[in-house]
Amino acid sequence: MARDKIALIGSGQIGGTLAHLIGLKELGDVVMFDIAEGVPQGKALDIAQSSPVDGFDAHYTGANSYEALDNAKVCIVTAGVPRKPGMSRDDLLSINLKVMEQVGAGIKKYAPDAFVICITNPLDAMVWALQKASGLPHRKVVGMAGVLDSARFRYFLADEFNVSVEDVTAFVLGGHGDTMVPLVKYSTVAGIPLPDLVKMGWTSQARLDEIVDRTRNGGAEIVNLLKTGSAFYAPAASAIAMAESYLRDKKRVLPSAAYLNGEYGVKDMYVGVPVVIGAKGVERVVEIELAGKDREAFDKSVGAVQGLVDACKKIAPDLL
Ligand code: A3D
Repeated sequence: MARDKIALIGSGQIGGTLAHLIGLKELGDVVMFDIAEGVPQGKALDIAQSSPVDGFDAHYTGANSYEALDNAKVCIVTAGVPRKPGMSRDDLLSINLKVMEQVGAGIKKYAPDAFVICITNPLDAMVWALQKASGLPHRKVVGMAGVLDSARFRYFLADEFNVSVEDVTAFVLGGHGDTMVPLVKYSTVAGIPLPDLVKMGWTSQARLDEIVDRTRNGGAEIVNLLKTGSAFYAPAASAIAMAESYLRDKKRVLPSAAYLNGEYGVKDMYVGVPVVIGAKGVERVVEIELAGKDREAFDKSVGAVQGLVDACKKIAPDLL
């Protein structure tokens, strides 16, 4: 059986890490695309040269032309400009919107059957724009943010409790950004919800609040440390989990920026919710009941995403 072709649109920090992980996991052959000449070619060659050492078989190419996307089964989009210190994700909007228009047109022409994972920020608005620009079915275009946000939450919790990250599950809803909604009562250690762990004396409510806060600002914490860019190892690992669930029809339940058409009371918007990802793309949106403070926080987050989408509509009315 021929190997699947995975196209990475954007070959910067995340793109390079994605390419390496795809090889290590033997998920398929890799095409790295970028507007920067030589960068995708150089990274592709470098990673290919690591394959004999690590013992994986994958074909790597680098390209500056969209033709290279031809027949890709998965496209992962990181093209654009990352956040610099002091810059909010929203500042990126107008630059990256133009990039999404170009990328969407390229995918439409050369890889219309692909499963597309968008990572470019501001995520929820960019994945919305990318779907519009590509015209692909909504179930085939998703955004990566929730897997990363919940991974951060899981890591902080595992560290707090001194238990394995494998036994910590976390539930995060809403847009990617400061308004994201980590749902404490659906987050567990080996099935024990966090509020019960507070009662059991494993941690205090105040510590838990601090961890939730740190999770919300997880991206900014790394931007401030790196100074020259944003996180890339964990974002790449998160997108790979989504791609793998699609390629291997694993039907994992993963928090993703998914198109909502009435679910959670939201229409024509991409917002972070748990979804089942399998061979058909987004096969199901998991809709839980939200009430009280959780509903309020979710609505606030949706409002923030709506603001970004409205700004996109103003900048590029012909996208609609
Ligand atoms: P970076 O290393 O700058 O890579 C971006 C690449 O895109 C560069 O190689 C550029 O040359 C390339 N590029 C720019 N314009 C185009 C274009 N028109 N067509 C093709 N390629 C182009 O950034 P990065 O890899 O660190 O981050 C990529 C994106 O992911 C940024 O928008 C980040 O803000 C975003 N990001 C999102 C998350 C989420 O959780 C959603 C986390 C981390 C980063």
